[in-house]
Amino acid sequence: MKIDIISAVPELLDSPFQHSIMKRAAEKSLFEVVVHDLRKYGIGKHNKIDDYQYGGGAGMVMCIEPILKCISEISAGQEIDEIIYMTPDGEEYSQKMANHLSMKKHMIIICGHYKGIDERLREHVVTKEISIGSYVLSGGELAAAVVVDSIGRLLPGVLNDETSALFDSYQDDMLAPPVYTRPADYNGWKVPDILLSGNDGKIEEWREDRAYERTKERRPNLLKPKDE
Ligand code: 6GU
Repeated sequence: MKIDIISAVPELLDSPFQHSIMKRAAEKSLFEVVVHDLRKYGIGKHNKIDDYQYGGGAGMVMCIEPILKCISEISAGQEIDEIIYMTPDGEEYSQKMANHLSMKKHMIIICGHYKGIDERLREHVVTKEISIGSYVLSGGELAAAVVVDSIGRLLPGVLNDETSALFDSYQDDMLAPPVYTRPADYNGWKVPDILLSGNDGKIEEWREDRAYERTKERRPNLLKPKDE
């Protein structure tokens, strides 16, 4: 999979994909993330990428032309599956969307800044709009990093048995159960006996019960029947 990210502040994305699981994915050539500096596609000698909004009002709007120039350079001779715009008013991101996007081959992500991008890009160019939650970030970069990370770890071959995504929180609309490691007794803080019992059936049952309990308490909406 390849993901091209278009950003006015590319420095914000310098390192998130160069460590741990994302680093391994890149080394195995399963995943390529390229960040493009929008400023390089700016208009005129000042490389302008934004302008005042029509109708007046505070805040700049990102111009059509630099973004289109960058997109056409990226997509020259290539098939693009999705052009995603990161914006607080997009569709709320979920594990389900991550699963869906992890099946694509080549995506472009546009990071919004200031008042966002010219509406005509959203109308004619963007194919999907994503928000990572109901709060406002100063730009789409950190949100894009969240999306890219959550997709990258789902690609076949990226995770091993130990880090398997199958048992993630949310993967079955269920949070993950609590986990423990050595020592079994830390100054009186004890690991539940059942986990030391060696009884795999009982342990599995215990984990399912704790996962259900935790989900009911913390994310009851995940347990509600879905109308789709
Ligand atoms: Cl995608 N962008 C910005 N700027 N803020 C956000 C967001 C995105 N998702 C939640 N808040």
